[in-house]
Amino acid sequence: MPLALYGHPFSSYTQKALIALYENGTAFEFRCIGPDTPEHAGEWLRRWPIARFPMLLDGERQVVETSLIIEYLQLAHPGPVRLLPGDPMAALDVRFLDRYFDLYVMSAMQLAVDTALLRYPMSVEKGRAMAGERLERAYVWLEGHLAGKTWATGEEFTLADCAAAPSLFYADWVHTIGEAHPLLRAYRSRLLARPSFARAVDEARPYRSFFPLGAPDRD
Ligand SMILES: N[C@@H](CCC(=O)N[C@@H](CS)C(=O)NCC(=O)O)C(=O)O
Repeated sequence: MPLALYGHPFSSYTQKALIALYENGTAFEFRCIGPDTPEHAGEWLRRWPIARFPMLLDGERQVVETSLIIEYLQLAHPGPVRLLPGDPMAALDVRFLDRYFDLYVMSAMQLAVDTALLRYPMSVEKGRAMAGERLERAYVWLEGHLAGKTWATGEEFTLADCAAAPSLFYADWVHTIGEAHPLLRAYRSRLLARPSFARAVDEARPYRSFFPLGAPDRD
């Protein structure tokens, strides 16, 4: 049975896993969680009642949490692009940046989105303002960190960049990466030009109306 990924093209975490699959040309079946395919949602919820996606299915083995999905792919289905370095100290740097993008960029961006979806007892404006403060703090650190680097941890594209691409993509829609952060803006552009992420962005294009704060007319 081929690998199967349950998720949605517009979902930032689904994109994080898709980037890893596309980087290595790994064969898999995409099982979209949406109204047209209720059987996919049913199978996903039966296996993972925590109700977060994506979920990778490899035969009977399921893997959740995108960072672990990407590590699993490297262990069980390695390809030409190594997304976790072999050197354990270098791998630690990559895992740190992966955590940084998930916890301080993706989660901050998500706060604004979830508030707009009325998931928190807070006004949309307040949620967006709080998200903006957190994102600005995250941008400042990244601007210093990225000096002299092509990718998140240096010259190799890694797990950290898989996390960075969708989180910075949507974060910029919530709180623009301003001109005070030229290195971060350039890094976001490099991510957008990377074929694996460009493909994920294109596949998500039909769903832009889903963005609850209103998608800007740009990538
Ligand atoms: N830490 C999880 C986060 C997954 C996650 O939050 N996924 C979002 C989609 S981008 C989700 O399932 N949202 C469902 C919901 O909020 O109800 C991971 O890395 O996989």
